[in-house]
Amino acid sequence: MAMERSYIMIKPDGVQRGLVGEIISRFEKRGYKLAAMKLKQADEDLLKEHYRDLASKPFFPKLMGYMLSGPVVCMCWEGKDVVAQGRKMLGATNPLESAPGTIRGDFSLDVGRNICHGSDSVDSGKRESELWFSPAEIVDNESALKDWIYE
Ligand code: DAT
Ligand code: MG
Repeated sequence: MAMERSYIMIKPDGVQRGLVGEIISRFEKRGYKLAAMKLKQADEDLLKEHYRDLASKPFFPKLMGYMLSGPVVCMCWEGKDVVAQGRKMLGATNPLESAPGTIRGDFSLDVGRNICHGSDSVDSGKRESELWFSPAEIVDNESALKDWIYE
């Protein structure tokens, strides 16, 4: 199976609100495999690179302030269709448009406090994983549950 990766990040509000376990649990229970994880206080340079496509948006300064306001949990999840499925699990960018049952739809209300990030394409899953993690931090282990999750 081709290995697909998504960079999933719990934003400062998700960490402060005690939602780290809940969010990890949803990805674990779905069957995805954790390949990397750390708690990190991001800096401006890293966030500017991460959100480089949004630099000209009017909300960019507020987004930077939000993302710098506390530590984030950085994760790399692997598995079948994880990028698209991860986006569905997160819900819409604006929590008011997120379906109940999604992470944003269950736990948030404002777009500027939407709890979590998920890569929006397979290319950005790779780019963001490599931006936030060094090669040594991404662990290549085979899950013992593999044959119970994939046919
Ligand atoms: P997503 O995080 O769903 O991929 P995005 O990449 O377009 O959405 O934007 C990144 C973050 O920027 C988003 O999670 C919250 C913030 N943001 C996006 N659109 C916004 C808006 N119209 N007003 C305020 N913040 C916004
Ligand atoms: Mg995005």
